[in-house]
Amino acid sequence: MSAPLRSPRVAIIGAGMSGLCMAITLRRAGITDITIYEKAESVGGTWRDNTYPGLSCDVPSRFYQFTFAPKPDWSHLFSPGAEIREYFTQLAADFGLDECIRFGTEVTHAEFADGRWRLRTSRGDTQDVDFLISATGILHHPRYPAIEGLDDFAGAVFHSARWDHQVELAGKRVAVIGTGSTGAQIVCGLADTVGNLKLFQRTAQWILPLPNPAYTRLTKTLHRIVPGLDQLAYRGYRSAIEWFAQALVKPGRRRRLISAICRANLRTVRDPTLRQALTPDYQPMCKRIVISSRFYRAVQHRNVELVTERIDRVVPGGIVTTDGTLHEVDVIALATGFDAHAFLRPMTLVGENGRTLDEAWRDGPRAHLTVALPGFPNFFMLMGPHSPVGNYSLTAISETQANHALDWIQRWRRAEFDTVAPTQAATDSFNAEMRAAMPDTVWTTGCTSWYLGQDGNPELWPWTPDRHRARLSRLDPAGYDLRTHSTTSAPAGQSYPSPTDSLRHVRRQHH
Ligand code: NA7
Repeated sequence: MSAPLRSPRVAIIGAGMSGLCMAITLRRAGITDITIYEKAESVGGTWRDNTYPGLSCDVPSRFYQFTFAPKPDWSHLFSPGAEIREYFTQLAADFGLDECIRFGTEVTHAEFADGRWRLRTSRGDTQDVDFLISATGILHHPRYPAIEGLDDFAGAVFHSARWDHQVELAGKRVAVIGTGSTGAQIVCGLADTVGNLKLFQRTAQWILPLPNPAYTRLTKTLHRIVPGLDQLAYRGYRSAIEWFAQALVKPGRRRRLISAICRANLRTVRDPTLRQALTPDYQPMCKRIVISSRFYRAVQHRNVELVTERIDRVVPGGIVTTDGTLHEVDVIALATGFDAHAFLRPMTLVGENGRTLDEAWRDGPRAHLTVALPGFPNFFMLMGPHSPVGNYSLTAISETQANHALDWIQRWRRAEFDTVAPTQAATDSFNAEMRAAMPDTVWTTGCTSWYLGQDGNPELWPWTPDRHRARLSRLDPAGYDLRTHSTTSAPAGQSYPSPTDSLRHVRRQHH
């Protein structure tokens, strides 16, 4: 008779899209001792924080859903933010996760000692767990621009991820700073309602004009009643986006085709001066491409003015540009993006031998296969450094990473090891392999973006997302340090990479 499975205690940090994905993946595998720590009062992460007008996802809804939770009645090809938030809220309820989420509780410190993680929270309590999973998101910390006088502005000013719905915008003079996906969506969302809108553009963006049709009632019914249709649609969108992803990571025909579509789209702007002002000086896709069939129309709306002169300062009455013009406005919306490199911050994470995450990442965030860190055993990250987040579905990536973490946890349940962490050598070699592949990617062709780390190199997966899926779907114990506290021998059929390390570690533990 086989031995009963061990029951791990697992902590997940964050109840956003990826934290929910991890919890459900564990639950579906029969693991129930789960605590999700969430510093806010509700689930949804970025979809909870972002509520600005015009918000929608730039990935098709049928591919921005979990494979284990299809939603037949998505309203649009690219559904609005509120609907996506509702999807995640409903998911948490359907899988009974509310009972294991500790809302209003931030993990402030996590330390690995004696084979377990000890967490400390903002409420002052502690918990010991066998596995720690971070699901803290990437686009989480709003980036506020360092513009002189911003605090002295007499009207309302807020970041796009902290939209102040108390502020009435109808008929008002509104400034939007920033022309990424967010700025473009806000312009489309507000052009018809505000008195006038000035869009402050520092860098022009390439726009891919994909339409966003609403799904008909018939389509929704078919998705509900025809078995397999949803899966078919999911796979279809996945293939299409992976086709697109090839253009991101390899020069060639596909990249030229997408560039040609973007350039043709730009030619739809009638006024040559405006067209010139909207023309980027870098290759399409170098920055995350903005997907919108409405942006150029919105920017040509009679209420909308594009300002390309640099911002000099903000004064109580408005924004002064470097040519000395005062642009009088009532409201300033900062669509200035996020600090995408503040993984896990501000909590402190302490791995083996008292080594902190700050020390481990002195030269920038580096992980093994996007999910694990040497010296931080039984710790997995979702959306960690170099995840394939460039114009791809983050729900799909989460599922891949959550399944990978589950695979390790299942081995732990079968008592194949007590702790697992990648070796430094494997992590270094993976990072070197990534660096070598980076020059082929479009992100290195000469632009700045949130994809680039402190050293100017992209912090993205430099291959296609299907390679990420393939690589994470098989566990390769070579490159991992698997240790056991009670015995140094691997179960039959299992060849562990460094039994001597294991032995040494066990000895160290016993003295
Ligand atoms: P992004 O894509 O990082 O865009 C931020 C925008 O804000 C971009 O146009 C920046 O110009 C602009 N920006 C930032 N600071 C300033 C200052 N100081 N002055 C003027 N303009 C500034 O963020 P988003 O929120 O639009 O999108 C983030 C992701 O969310 C998106 O990729 C999707 O995945 C969803 P820059 O280009 O740096 O010159």
